[in-house]
Amino acid sequence: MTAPDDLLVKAPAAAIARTHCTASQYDALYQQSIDAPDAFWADQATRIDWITPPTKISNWSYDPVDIKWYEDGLLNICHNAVDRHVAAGKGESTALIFEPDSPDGEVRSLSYAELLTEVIRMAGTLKKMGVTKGDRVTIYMPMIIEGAVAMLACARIGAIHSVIFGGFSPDAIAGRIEDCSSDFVICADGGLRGGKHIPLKANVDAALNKTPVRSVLVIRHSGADVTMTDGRDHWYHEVSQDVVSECPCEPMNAEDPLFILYTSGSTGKPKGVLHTTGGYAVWTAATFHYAFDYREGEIFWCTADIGWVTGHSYVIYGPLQNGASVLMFEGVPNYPGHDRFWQVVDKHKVNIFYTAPTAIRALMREGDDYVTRHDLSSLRLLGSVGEPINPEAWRWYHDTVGKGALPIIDTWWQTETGGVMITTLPGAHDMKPGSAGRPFFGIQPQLVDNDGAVLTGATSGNLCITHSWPGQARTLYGDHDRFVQTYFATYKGKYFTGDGCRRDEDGYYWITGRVDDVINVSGHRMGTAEVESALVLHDKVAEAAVVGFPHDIKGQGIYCYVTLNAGIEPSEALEAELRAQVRREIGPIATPDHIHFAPALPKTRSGKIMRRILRKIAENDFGSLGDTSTLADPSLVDGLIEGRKAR
Ligand code: 6R9
Repeated sequence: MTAPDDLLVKAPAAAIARTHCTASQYDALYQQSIDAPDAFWADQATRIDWITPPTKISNWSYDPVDIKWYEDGLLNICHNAVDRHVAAGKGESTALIFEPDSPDGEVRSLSYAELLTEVIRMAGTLKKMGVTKGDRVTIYMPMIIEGAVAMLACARIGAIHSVIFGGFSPDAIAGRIEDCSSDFVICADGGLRGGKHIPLKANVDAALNKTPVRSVLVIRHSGADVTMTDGRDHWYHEVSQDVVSECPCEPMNAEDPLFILYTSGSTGKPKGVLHTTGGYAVWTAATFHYAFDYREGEIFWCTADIGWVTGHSYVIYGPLQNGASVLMFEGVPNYPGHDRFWQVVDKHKVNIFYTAPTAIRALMREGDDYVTRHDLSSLRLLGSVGEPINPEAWRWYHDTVGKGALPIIDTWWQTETGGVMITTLPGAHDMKPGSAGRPFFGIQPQLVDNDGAVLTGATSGNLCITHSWPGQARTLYGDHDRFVQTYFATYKGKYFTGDGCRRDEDGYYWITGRVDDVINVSGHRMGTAEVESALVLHDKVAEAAVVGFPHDIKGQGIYCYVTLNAGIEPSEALEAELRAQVRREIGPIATPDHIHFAPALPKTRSGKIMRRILRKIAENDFGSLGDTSTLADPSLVDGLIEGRKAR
């Protein structure tokens, strides 16, 4: 077999010629960041404005777990993302460009000065509603400018935002509002995705039937009819009328919370990952600068929704702190046609394009013509994030979209890491299709075996990080124990990512996917336990086991084994009910691909479900089931295999 490492793609000459960071500069800076991390991160902290510059740089421990960066510094990230560019005379340059769902819809564009006015208006409105520093504000918005404004307005007044992806269901919203006892919600009347209306306000209403809040601020966007509850719900365009035109940035300690973002774990309910202000600000500013090699005036487009961490760090905080011009797109890649992305690139002359492998695969399937009919000559850098990109999709992205001339950065990172951790830097590094590449400054990856023994050289193992970095999550909101248990208990003294990984001879990292019970569906993390809990809520279901299986477009699909209560027969109607149940509990992104009714699930004699076997069967890999003799009833397996083959 040819080692994939042999397929080296040289950094393009144009990227080398303009880069902020050459190969030798990377080597030197990386070494400094490891040898003298505090000096390195003190220097990086000067990328942003501080009200009081920090004198203490890092103060952290992974056992016990207590992480602080820049702890005596005072700053405001909204000032860094907006005000300071206006103060520096860049008020006229473009901050945000909004491209709507429909190509016929109205494009909106805001300069930094206009963005400042909007943020002040929203911040003032929030204050008027009674929001104060430290309050949790839930944001449930489409990809519109007001989504960005809402996040920045919270940051401005020191409120902690908790953005919930617009595809989540009322039950999921209620759970997240409850978990952080949030009293305020900002939402739009509705959103548009691929011509379909998303009833955002109606979803919020349904959630609030379970979990009341004090106030809801509603932004008019889709024009949908909505119900307004007296005393609780306020139209933004009405209540913002008479707010004062000044609203200074709240001085925040570097370790004051900035946001909570819920993400799926391998067990139980979603985790409220908490990021604080100073470290996250420096980390997103620095990673954006280096990884995207951003230059003033360039148009940057990250297709991620603000409901995910990629949207937080690389639609909002990273690019805006760098004074970039950011495109926000409300729509989807394939509406009204499979060339929508490329049409938008051409229309807005996008220079840097950052998307997910699932979108690349879906568009690749439709053929090259959709790409080649558009002028993509404005592009100079392509990025990928969210899951491993298979070399075939990488090649297509490189050859067809990038015409073989553009660097691709495959950025590995997580909600918990705040920003990019492993990537090649454009112009500094050659690329290997399918490999994320090299650690970012300050990142010390380590591979360990299942017993925690450190593996050196070219090898495969569980990916840990040994030294803290500024953008690291500090805790899970309200549950520090779970934070410790989830990330620092498996391998004591190290941060465990939950990912498997290979390191090659050149020190390039190849992420192989999750090693825990988390699956990655279209770049979205999903805990199999969450889907299982949604299924067993149905009164006809006795037990459920959910596993991932390879899916051509989505990366992984959701395969559910379900056993029914005594006397209940499987039926198509029940299958449809269960699908609807999961959509209702979690949201459409969790819709099962397969529901496999089984008389029983394979268990060990001690009663543990043998997921390894269920995974293999779902993967159609019947030859390597391994030892089934420890099963309480080994004969079950044949029936499950027959059931799989019948699909
Ligand atoms: C940013 C983001 C994190 C998980 C992570 C890993 C997978 C993300 C990847 C990648 C391979 C990449 N992942 N980027 N795997 N190559 N370039 O996606 O955060 O939603 O928290 O997901 O996604 O498995 O552990 P998040």
